[in-house]
Amino acid sequence: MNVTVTGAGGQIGYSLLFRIASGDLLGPSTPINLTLLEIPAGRAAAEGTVLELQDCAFPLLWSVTVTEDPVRAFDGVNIALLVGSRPRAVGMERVALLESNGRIFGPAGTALNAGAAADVRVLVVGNPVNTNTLVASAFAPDIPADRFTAMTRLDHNRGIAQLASKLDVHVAALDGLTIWGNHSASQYPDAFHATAGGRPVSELVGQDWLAEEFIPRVANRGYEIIQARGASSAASAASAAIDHIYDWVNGTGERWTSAGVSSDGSYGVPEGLVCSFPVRAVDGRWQIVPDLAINAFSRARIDASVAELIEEREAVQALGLL
Ligand code: NAX
Repeated sequence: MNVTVTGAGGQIGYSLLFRIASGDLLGPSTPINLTLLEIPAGRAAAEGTVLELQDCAFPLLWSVTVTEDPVRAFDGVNIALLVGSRPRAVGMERVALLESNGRIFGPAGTALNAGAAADVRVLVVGNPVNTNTLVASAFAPDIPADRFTAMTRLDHNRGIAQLASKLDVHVAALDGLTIWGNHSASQYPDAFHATAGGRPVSELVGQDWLAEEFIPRVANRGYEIIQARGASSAASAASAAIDHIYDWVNGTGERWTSAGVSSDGSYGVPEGLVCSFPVRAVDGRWQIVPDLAINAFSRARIDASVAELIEEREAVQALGLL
């Protein structure tokens, strides 16, 4: 399988590449050709990481290539992990951030359209992740929109960990959590359908704890990590990317997870918006979990996050990126 990682010289890349090469992404019997796309500023770091990848002597790693050319990077790619993006500088307007990332994710979409394998799966990690995904997909008209996904699995995993800790249960006992909306502070971690060992979480923890502690804790966890570590989440983000692709390829069974996917209009989310939903992976495709009852508390929070996604879409439309 041909796996391409953009922003490979960055801190998420440094955690991600070794997990991919060791077989965590595609299983222990799938050999991998790895291609690392960087810009000149990140190239040396990526090349240094290649030396370490060689020193691991991973049996599954057949080749590693570093390039600054998106067309070369995405030629024949089966799995594309779009991590590299322009970070938000202090005082930078949101529209400026969307514009500079449009200049990255537009050309990435064009290059994917030109050369990706027919079965390509794209996971966007670089922020603002939902709208970057929308832009990349718009520049790749020959690739079905359902092949472009945005990572909200880290938020999902954070939510599972918080519930497991609160209830003193194993993480595997939890199911039915959903991250709705944007991967931003407006996201809505929804535990109203979650169960712990089959018992409804909302009855076990109470709505006050969910509203006052759980939701803000999960939504602001990225900030908490920066405060504690002096740098943004990296290994946990890489781990979530591995989980997302692994589940996409291998299926989730009856359990569900969260991912940013192109809306089909479900739950009142405008069609085509890249929004985080409850999803199952079935036969290699993400399916939005249908027919969940949405209470008034949840409706208001989903609508607020979707409104932010609509604003972002309008901003990139105004910039001529869609
Ligand atoms: P770093 O700044 O450490 O690394 C980014 C790398 O991308 C750099 O090496 C840079 O040279 C490279 N890059 C920039 N423009 C590029 C381009 N056009 N083509 C290829 N490479 C390019 O950031 P890191 O901590 O690794 O985070 C990467 C992205 O993930 C950021 O946008 C970050 O906000 C986002 N995150 C997303 C998360 C999610 O849950 N979706 C969580 C973690 C993280 O915050």
